[in-house]
Amino acid sequence: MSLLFTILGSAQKRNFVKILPTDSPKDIIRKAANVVPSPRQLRWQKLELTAFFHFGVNTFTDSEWGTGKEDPKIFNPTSLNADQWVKVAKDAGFKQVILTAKHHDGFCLWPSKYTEHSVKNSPWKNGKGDVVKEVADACKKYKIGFGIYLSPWDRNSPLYGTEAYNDYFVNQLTELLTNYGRIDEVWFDGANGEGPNGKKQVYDFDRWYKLIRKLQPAAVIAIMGPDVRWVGTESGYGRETEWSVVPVNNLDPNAIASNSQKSIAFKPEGDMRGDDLGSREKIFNAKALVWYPAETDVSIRPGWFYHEKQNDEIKSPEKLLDIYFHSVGRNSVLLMNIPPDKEGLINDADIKVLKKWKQLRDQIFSENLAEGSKIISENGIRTNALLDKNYDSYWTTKNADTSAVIELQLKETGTFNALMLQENISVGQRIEKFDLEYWDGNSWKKAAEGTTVGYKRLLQFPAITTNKVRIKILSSRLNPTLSQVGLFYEK
Ligand code: FUL
Repeated sequence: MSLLFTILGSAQKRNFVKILPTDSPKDIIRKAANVVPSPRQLRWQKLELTAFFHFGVNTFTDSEWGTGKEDPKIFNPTSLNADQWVKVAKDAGFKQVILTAKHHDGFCLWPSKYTEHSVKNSPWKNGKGDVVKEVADACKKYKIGFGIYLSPWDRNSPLYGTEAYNDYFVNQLTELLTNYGRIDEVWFDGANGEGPNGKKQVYDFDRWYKLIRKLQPAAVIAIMGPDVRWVGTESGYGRETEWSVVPVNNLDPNAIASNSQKSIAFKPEGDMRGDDLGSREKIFNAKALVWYPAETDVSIRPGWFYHEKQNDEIKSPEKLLDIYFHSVGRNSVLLMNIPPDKEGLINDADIKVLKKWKQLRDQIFSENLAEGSKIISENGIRTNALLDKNYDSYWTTKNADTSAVIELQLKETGTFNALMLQENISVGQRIEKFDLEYWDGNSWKKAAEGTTVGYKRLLQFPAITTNKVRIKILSSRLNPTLSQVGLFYEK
C-alpha cells in the first residue's frame, strides 16, 4: 500500500458524514460503516467504567435538588478525604471519575471568583478549601481520568434567565478548565428550570463547546454535548441494540463542508430515549450521521446524593453485576454514582458492595475459556487476533464479505454461560446480527443470539458444556471486524 493511499484512506475516516439526496441505500450503509470515533471518543469508550461523585449542599440538607438559597455555612464535612474517594473508585476498577463541581443549587465546590455561593464561605477548612482541587490531585496521584459536572441550571445565580448568565457560566467553566490540570470529561446535564425572572435560560452551547475545545481539547463533552450521548434511562440498563452511529440533522454546514475538520460540535436534538436510534431504517432518513456513543448513568443508591436513610438501600453486588452486563456489555460506558457522605467519605456500606462487585467481575472475566482454541474461519483473515489480548489487532473477512462463520475448537471441553465480542470500532461499527452455536456431540445448537456488538457485547445464556463453538455473523454493514472473543463462566 502506498503512503499516499494510507494518508488518503485515513483522512476519509471521520466521526461524521453528510448524506446526500443522491445517495443510494447502499451508499448510506457504506457511509455509516465508515464513521469512526474521534480520538477523544475512542479513549473514553475504552474506559468502560467511570465513577460519579455527587457531593455538595444537598449532602447536608438531605435533598436531591437544592434551592440555591442554602446558607454556605451548612457545608461542613468533618473529615473530607478525596484521596479515599478516588482510591475506592480505582480499587473497584473505575478508570475515571466525574465530580459535581456545581449542581442545580449553584453552590460551587471550588472557590469561584464569580459567586459567594461556594466553599469559600463555608466553615470547611475556614473557607480555604477546594474540593475540585483535592479530587483532581487524587486522580493525578492514582493516574485515573478526571471530569467535571457543571450544571447549566443554576438556582442561585441572579443572572440566570438573562444573557449575562452565559458570561457567568463561561467564567466558571474557564476557572475549571484552567486551574486543575487535564480535564477528561465535561458533563452538562439537561435540566433547565426557570430563573428568578420567570424566564428559562437560553444556553449558549456553541460558545461553551468552543471554549472546551480550546482549553481542554482532549475532553469529551457529554449529554448536552456532541461527544457522548445519554443512554436514555437512569436504570443502568442500556439498549439491546446500541448503535454508536446515529442520525443528526442539525450539524453545522461549515463543519460538514470542511475537510480539515476531524470532529464536530453540535447540540443534541430530539428524543434519545427510543429503542431504535441507528437501524438502517433510521439512517436512511438522516441528513448526516455522527459517532455519538451512549453513556449509562446510574446511582449505587436510590438518590444521586448521600442520604443516611438510604444506607440499607444500596444496590447489591449481584445487581451491579447485572447492570455491568447490560451497560458495558451493551456497547456503552457505565457511569456509576457513589455519593460521599456528610463526613466527606465514601461510606463503608458502599465500599463493601463495590469490593464484592469487583470480586464477582474478576471471578468471571479473569479466565477466558476460549484461550488456546484452534480457530477456523474460511472467509476470514487474521484469526490469531481474536485471542491475542490486543484490542488494536482484529479479524475481518476477505473480499468484503458481510457474513462469516468463526469456529473455535477449544483446547479442552469447557462449561460457560457468557460470551464477549468486541468490534474494532476504530474501523467503524458494523455487525447487525450474530448467533452463538455449540456442538452437542451430534449437531450445532444455538446458545445465544445478538444484534449489535460495538466496543463490547456481553451475552449471558444457560450454561453449556462443549468442545466446539461457532460465532455466525449473519449480517453486517460492511466487512465485519472482531478484536477479541471471550467465553466465560459465571458460577
Ligand atoms: C439529573 C440531575 O437533575 C440529577 O440531580 C443528577 O445530577 C443526574 C445525574 O442528572 O438530570
